Amino acid sequence: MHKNMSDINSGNLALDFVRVTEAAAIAASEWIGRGDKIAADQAAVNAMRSRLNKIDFLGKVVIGEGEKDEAPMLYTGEVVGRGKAPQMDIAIDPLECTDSIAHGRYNALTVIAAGPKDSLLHAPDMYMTKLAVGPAAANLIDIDAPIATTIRIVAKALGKDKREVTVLILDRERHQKYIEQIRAAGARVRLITDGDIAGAIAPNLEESGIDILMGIGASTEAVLAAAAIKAMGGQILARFAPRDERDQKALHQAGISNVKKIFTANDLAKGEDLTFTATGVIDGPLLNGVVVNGNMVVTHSLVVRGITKTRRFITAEHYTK
Ligand code: VTB
Repeated sequence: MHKNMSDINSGNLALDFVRVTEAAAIAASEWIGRGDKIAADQAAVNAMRSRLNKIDFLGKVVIGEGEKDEAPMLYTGEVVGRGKAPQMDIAIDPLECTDSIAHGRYNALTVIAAGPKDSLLHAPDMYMTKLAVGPAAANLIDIDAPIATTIRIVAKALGKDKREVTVLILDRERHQKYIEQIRAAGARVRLITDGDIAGAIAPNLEESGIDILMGIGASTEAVLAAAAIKAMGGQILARFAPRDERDQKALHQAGISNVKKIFTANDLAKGEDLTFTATGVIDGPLLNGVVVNGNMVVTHSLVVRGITKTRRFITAEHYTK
């Protein structure tokens, strides 16, 4: 009975959402390398909003992008869908890595995570300190442990030498001391310009070559990644990293009284009835990007369903004329 209900809910919608992320990816891909991240983001937002509003459900955006970057957005609190039920929480990043699109770099995605009402963390878009690993080390990590300890534990769990452990981290000045500590601990560093959703999920995919994601990234990306990581057996730990009083106030207003709380994947995205849907815009560790061939556009998507832990890699050919 319970499982059947779930089939009616997010199970079916995940496959509707893939049409939304595909449309947003195709729209954003028009802007690859044109130096205009706002236009790219706007194209993705417009495509997502209009497609979401064709789906028979009542979705509330509980965490979306925009506040931090003041980007064109599907704003937190926005209601989408053309139905009254099922009522769902959605977390959304219409275009993850807008800079990558503007500059034609790598690892851009369009992403939606969804679950029943109140399943996804309602939080302001803000920085969080993150530590993410795959299944082997899922229960072994501590966000406050010294970096060398984390690397030793993950190496042991994976049956690897420390020198074979690869840590992905955003290429930011604020991470300089982490990067030095990772190197001193003997592990390898992979720097990315953007994209810690794919980065946090990557340790769950053996072929990604990534064992750990660490560093400070955005909260929306943490919630989105958590929905996929849970179904893949890994773990993400995250703690808000407010920069100033304004951030503190925003957290307080959102009802997050314990600013020091360490959120697990299950706190970020509660329960099993969750879905994660992403389409690649430009190639990255998770998905290949949009390919345009004359009047055919090819998209690559991933749909993960929490209840069954199914991972669907969907390649779609779209005719544009
Ligand atoms: C990361 C990155 C995103 O925001 O979460 C980052 O993965 C964090 O903020 O792609 P800063 O860019 O300020 O470091 C993004 O870049 C998206 O805005």
